[in-house]
Amino acid sequence: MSKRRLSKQQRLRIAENQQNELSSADKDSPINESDYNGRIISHYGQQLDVEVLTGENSTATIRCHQRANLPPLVTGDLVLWEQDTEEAGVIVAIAKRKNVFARPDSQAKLKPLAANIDYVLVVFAVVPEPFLNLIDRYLVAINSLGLEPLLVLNKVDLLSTIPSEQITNMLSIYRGLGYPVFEVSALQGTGVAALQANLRNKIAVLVGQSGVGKSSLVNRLGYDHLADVGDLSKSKYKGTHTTTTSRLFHLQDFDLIDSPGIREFSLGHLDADSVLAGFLELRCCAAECKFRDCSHSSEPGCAIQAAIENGDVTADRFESFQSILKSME
Ligand SMILES: Nc1nc2c(ncn2[C@@H]2O[C@H](COP(=O)(O)OP(=O)(O)O)[C@@H](O)[C@H]2O)c(=O)[nH]1
Ligand SMILES: [Mg+2]
Ligand SMILES: [Zn+2]
Repeated sequence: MSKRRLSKQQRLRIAENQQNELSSADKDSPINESDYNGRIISHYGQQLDVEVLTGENSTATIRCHQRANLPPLVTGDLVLWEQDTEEAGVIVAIAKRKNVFARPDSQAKLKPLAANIDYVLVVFAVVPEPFLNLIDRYLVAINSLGLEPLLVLNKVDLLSTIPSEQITNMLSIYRGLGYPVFEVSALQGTGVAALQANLRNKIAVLVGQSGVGKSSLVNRLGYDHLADVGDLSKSKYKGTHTTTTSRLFHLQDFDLIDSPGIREFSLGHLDADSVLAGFLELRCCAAECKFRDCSHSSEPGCAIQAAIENGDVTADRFESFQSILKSME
């Protein structure tokens, strides 16, 4: 690979960009993608895999480290890098992020998982048993980050082997709320074409519990063995943690970012209003309650209770909402 050095002009522009980033004065100005020559594909501790976006080695991957003044980088970040040693590069700047999917760590601090994405695919499965509340937590987080969700039920080939009433009910709740819902089998390929058609020219991150088949979906959509698949049978239906870091895969005409599974999804970084905002059918109702500080339990004139009674709000979703609020107390 030829030595790559940045011109003085490029350096000045970088410094300026980083300054803007910090002051966030030009928040709405678009990212000029051509100012950047790499995209983060994955990371391993201090090392990052960067896809080369320009020049004769375009599409190759180069192992890089990053300058200490940069924030932690994530998969999907656009960066400016230069050759450091024969084998490795150094990242000297990061583009302003269009958006980021993040989850709170144990200290309720947001930890970014992927940047610059179009969709979050919330993957759940027939097995392990899906829970409305976990999906709702994802939906609240996705809403608070200004991102768009697609719901994907995987392993529909197993539907005939279990009582599926609860799953059918869940799907109809989310469809009723207007969320796009896909029913697929990564194993057999059922329903995969419809999902694929919706992903054309997009970058999507897959999230969801370990063992639901995120990595299997990447492989199915990529017609190849790309991502590591865990052996569910060895871990009593809990799934194994074979995917340990987010990784971006280029598929036919879209990109997928596979992410490690997480068992719980805390919303400790949000306040009650942000949780409410993530429940589409509750947030409009709540404004109509007679009392502004209505707890929506037994007060007179509660619009949410009225909506549950007339069937506009399902009891399942309301319970889920309350359980999230309770977990945040
Ligand atoms: N029956 C069935 N099993 C699947 C399907 N998709 C994935 N699996 C299995 O579920 C297990 C977990 O899959 P994996 O892709 O590693 O899940 P991840 O942890 O979400 O990435 C593996 O044993 C897969 O073979 C499916 O559509 N049907
Ligand atoms: Mg995986
Ligand atoms: Zn109320």
